[in-house]
Amino acid sequence: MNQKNILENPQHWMDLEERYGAHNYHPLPVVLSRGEGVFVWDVEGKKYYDFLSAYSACNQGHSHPRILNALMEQAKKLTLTSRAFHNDRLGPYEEFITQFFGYDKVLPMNTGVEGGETAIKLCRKWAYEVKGTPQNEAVILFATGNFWGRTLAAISSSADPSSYRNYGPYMPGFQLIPYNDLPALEEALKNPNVAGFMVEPIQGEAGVVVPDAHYLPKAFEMCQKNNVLFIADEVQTGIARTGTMLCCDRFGFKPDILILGKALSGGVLPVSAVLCRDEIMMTIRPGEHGSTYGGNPLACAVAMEALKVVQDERLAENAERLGIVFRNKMLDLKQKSSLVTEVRGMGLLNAIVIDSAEESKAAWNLCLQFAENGLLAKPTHGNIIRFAPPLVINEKQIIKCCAIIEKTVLAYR
Ligand code: IF1
Repeated sequence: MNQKNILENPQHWMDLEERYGAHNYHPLPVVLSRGEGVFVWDVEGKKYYDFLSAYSACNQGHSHPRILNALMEQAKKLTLTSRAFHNDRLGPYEEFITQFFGYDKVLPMNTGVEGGETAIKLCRKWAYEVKGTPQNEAVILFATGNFWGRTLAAISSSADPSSYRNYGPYMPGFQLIPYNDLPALEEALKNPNVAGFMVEPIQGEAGVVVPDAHYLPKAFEMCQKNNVLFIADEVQTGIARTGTMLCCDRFGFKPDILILGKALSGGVLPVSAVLCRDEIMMTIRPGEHGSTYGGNPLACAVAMEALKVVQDERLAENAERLGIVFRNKMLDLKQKSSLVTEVRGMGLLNAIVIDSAEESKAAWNLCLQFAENGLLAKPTHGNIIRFAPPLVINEKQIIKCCAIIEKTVLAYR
């Protein structure tokens, strides 16, 4: 086989990963080599609509020119100083993002899970130093079905054995309550040592689980009444994904602590952020938290431009409008096929539930067929297929993709 044939052979690349990489994922057998806007191409030159957007990290589309330009211009000047010194990108970014979302301060980190860890540390410190919780007694509530990453704290709050099995002992001071269940929250809040409630406005990994319309605002109100911090994990739902800049915006409240990640950088490098008011943020003093790359000049330049793109291109409005188009098309499909038992989502974070009576692999096999037909999606939790295209998608493209999904589902056997 000549060099060109090898490089265009997906098996060549998959074999390298199999031989030399940890086996901590089970990807679809697709080897991608290029991305632009809503499209990605594999090593054989096949073009796909990307309906995963790297789990909502590419809301602005793959390789957005403005974001790439910000990356390249800054990379030529200064990429990393560490926080041992100041730099001329961090302050302007901090001013921009705190005013963009309406908070006093931001603590810049890198990955979404570091954002979650930072939020929990802030919540505990606030509990001991402001609320007056007895030392080491702070409790943080999480909702069953949550997913906020893979660190030992994150898996300590998980109810999913595939996340926590054989990683014990687990982080103390975490308590699980059912999602979308206000009486359960009310009961848990009777404990005066509860310091915070960390929750995804829509549970992504759990399968795009959308709570009742009154759940989030009522939960926020109950936390306020009990002097408990409402911590919104908007790593996946934020940055316009669900049809508003923040998912919480739709419900008219501002979380006490806001966690952002993924699309904060438009998919070009890991950038996360935790935003809150001074009373909480100032409990962390110099030398008490940080990260080598947190707030690096490159991340600051990229994140500022990535947010401006979301605003300038009105991506939240586009997600809201095309999300309605998409869900209506999927509801039509539900009428035509018994395979589809439920359609749910908000903005352009949607999912269909596949009749599990069919066969456990139906969702996986459907995703293989979607790929054959030029659309990339991946199941979550067995029989749920998440559809989350870049928010730059247009109506013509979304209708074309609904046709691909419908054709594939109706032909499935
Ligand atoms: C993988 C899931 C999605 C997240 C929320 C924090 C984080 C995530 C709501 C942590 C990360 C990613 C992780 C990624 C797959 C993807 C995912 F399926 F794993 F759960 F999106 F639903 N909060 N989610 O969704 O952010 O540290 O990864 O930057 O491959 O593990 P991170």
